[in-house]
Amino acid sequence: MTHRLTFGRPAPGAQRTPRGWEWRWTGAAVMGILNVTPDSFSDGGRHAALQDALAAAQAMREAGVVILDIGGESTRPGAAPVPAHEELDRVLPVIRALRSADVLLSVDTMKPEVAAEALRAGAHLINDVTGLRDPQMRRVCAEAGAPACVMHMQGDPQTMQAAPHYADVVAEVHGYLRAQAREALDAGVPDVLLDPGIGFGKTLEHNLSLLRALPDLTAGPHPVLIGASRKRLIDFMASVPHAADRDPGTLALHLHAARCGAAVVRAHAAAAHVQALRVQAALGGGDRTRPPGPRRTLDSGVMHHTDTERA
Ligand code: 9MG
Repeated sequence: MTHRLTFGRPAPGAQRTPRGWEWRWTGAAVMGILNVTPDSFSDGGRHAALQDALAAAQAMREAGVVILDIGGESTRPGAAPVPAHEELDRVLPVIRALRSADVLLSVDTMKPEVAAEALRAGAHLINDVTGLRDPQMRRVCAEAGAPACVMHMQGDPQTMQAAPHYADVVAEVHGYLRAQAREALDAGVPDVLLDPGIGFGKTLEHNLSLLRALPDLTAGPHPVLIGASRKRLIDFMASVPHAADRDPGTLALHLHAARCGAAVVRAHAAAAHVQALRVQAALGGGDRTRPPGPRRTLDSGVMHHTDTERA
């Protein structure tokens, strides 16, 4: 399956079209998680943390990751909010250091003021787990010509896992995503990715219902992002209490999502994802609508657009 994401200004790998700059890819692209929160990297101070983050980014780039998602505030259940200036102090040095790297820079933030500064510093898209509910966030993305990932979350990160409740989780989440996409596009945001928000105000049953209904969401007009990396549902399904041990389960879930048409998978173990998705694509399993073809069909988001070695 081929996907498209339109930018209002130039972005790495995007081609100029009458509608803007279009980034096209086949199969699922990997969005590598680059958290720059104090618990993510070395405790040797800001400089050491920046060097660690850049080394991690470089390793992901070399592995073929095409999008990096830079986050300066944790969205884990119960995580404490971080002031905007602190979040900016964490993400801006990373964006500035990577802006001329040939990779799409996404910024994971809920704050319009952080998004605005990040986009000015060279980021290309915004990953907003609050689904662009804030009209100011829509304005910021529209003015910067930046597409956004619109995610569904019931409640907020502090309370979302207390007692998630839906009458019909699939209808409510898909309806919400369609409505938020319309609001964003009407406000001038050039394009959106949609994300059902696995683990954000959902029980295991809610998550499973959404994952089973993924083909319905991916049949729609917008590319779909799935992020299940190291989340609790992997523990519920496979008894893996420690988050750091959940990469194999994550990978299985994300390969399933890719087969169901997901355009992007967001992962910690990004290099392993690139490798596994390439194998899946080579076997013809990344796209059920097309039989296994010659190797040139592998020029997907899974591998970088300039990677001609396997063409
Ligand atoms: C920041 N973040 C954590 N989990 C996520 C998910 O599932 N999707 C998106 N878009 N962002 C996430």
